[in-house]
Amino acid sequence: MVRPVPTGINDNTTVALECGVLYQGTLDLTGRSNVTVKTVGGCGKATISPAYAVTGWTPYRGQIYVARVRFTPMQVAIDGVPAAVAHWPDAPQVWATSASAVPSSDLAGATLVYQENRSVIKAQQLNSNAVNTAKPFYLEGKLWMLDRPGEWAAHDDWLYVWTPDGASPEGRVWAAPGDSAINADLSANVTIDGIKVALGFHGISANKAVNLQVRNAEIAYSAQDGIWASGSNRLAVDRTTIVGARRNGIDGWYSVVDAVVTNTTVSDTGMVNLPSPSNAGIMFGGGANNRIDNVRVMNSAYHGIAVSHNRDTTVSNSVVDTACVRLTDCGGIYTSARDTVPLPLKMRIEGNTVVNVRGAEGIGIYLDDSANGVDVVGNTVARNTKGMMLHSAFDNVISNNRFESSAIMHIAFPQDVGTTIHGNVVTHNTFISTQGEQTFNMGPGANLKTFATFDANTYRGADPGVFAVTWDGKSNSVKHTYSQWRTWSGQDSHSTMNGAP
Ligand SMILES: [Ca+2]
Repeated sequence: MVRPVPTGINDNTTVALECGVLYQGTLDLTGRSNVTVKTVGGCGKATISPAYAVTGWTPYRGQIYVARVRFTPMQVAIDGVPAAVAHWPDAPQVWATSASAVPSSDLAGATLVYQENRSVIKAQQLNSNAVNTAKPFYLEGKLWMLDRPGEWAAHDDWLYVWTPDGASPEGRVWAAPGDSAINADLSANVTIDGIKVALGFHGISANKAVNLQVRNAEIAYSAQDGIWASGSNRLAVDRTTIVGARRNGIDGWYSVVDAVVTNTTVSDTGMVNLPSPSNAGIMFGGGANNRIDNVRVMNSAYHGIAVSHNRDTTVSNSVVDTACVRLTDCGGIYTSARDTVPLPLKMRIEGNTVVNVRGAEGIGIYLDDSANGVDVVGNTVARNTKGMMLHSAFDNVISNNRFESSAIMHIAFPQDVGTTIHGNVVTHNTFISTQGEQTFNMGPGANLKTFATFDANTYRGADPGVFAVTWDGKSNSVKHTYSQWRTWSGQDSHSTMNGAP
C-alpha cells in the first residue's frame, strides 16, 4: 500500500505510521522539536521513500524500454536494488585514461567521475563536450552510454532502462529524485523508531540536529549518506541497519559531539554500482565525546570507521570486516590529528576485531597524521595488508592486542620530515607472523630508537629473520633478526619469541 507522507507535522507530536505501508515523499521535520515517528501494528516497519513507481513502459530499442518521469532521477531501483546509471567504460574498476577511446562526442551534461588520487574519488558535471583526462576517469549519465543490461539513463523527461534480465520494467522500477527520506535538519529531540527509509538522497538528513534518536531503523540505498549528522549534538543510533549508502553510512562530517552509536550494522558503503566519492561506514570528521560500541561495519569502499581529530572518543567492541575495497591508504579504524595538537583527552580504540582490510595500503588500525593520546587496547587485528600504522604519531599506547597474519607487516612507523615519532608504548601484545611478514618497520630518521617502548610482547613466527626493518634515511634499510632487534634497540627484554626469552 502506498500513501503520501504526512505533512505539516507540529512540535510535541507523535507521527504514527501504519505497518507495511510505503509513505511516499520526504517527511519534513526541519526545525521541529519533540517529535516521535514510529510504526504502529505488527506487520513490518512502515517505509518512507521519496521514490515513485515508474509505469507505462514501452519498448525503445533492443531490450531498452522507456517511460515518462516527472523529475530527474538520482537513483533508479529495479526489483528493489539500485541499478547503475549508464556509464562508460562498462566494467567496474576499469578506469579510462584517454579521451580518444570515448565512443561519442556528446558529453555535455554527463558526469565525469575521476580518481583525484588513490584515496579520493571526485565527480563533476560536464558543461561542454570536452573532458579532462589528466586523471583516470569514467563518464556517466548520457543515453548513448546505455548499452548493457542493468543500466539506466534519463533524458528530456524520459527514463530509459535495460533490466538485468532484459524483460519489461513494468511493475519493477522505482525512481527517486535527490530528496532525503526524512529531513530533520536543525531539529531537537526527534525520535525515529522502527521505521525503514529507502532511496533517499540522505536516508535521514540531520544537519545540526540536537538529540536525534534513531532506533530499530533500516536505512537502505542512500544516494549520499545514510544519516547526515554534521554539526549534530547528542545523536543516538541504536539497533539500526544502514546498507548501501553511496558516500558514508553515518556522517558527522565537520563536527559531531556527544554521539552514541551502538548495536548497529553499516554495510556496503560506497560499494553500490560503480565507484563514487566515499569516506567511511562511520565518518566522524571532527568532534568530541563520541562513543561507538558494538557496531559491525562491513564492506567499505574506503575507511571502515573514521574518527578523525575526535577528542575523548571511544571505538569499542566492534567488528570491521573488509574495508579499503575501492580506494587505498585507509584504515579499518582510522584517526588522525592533522593539526598536530595533542589530544587533551584520551581516545580509546578497545576490544575491536579488524579483519580483511586489504589493497596496497589497507591498514587495520591507522593512527595517521600526528595522532596522539590514543589508547589501542585489546583489539584483534588480522589478515590486513598492514596491521597498524603510526604515521608521525606520538604518545600512543598499544597494549594487549593480537596481531595476526598481516600481509606485509604488523606495525609500520613512517615518520614525515619535520615530525618526530616519540613516546609510543608497545607492550603486552601478541604478534603472530604466518607468512614471513615483518613485525615492525620504522623510518626514516636518526631517532628510530626513541619511536616507542617495546616490552612484554609475545612474538610467534615462522621467520624471525625478518623481524624488523629500520631505515635511518641515509644508508640502506636494515633487516633485523629478533635477536639483532633486541641488541639494536635495547628493548623487549621481557618479551618472548616462539616461547623463548
Ligand atoms: Ca554502458
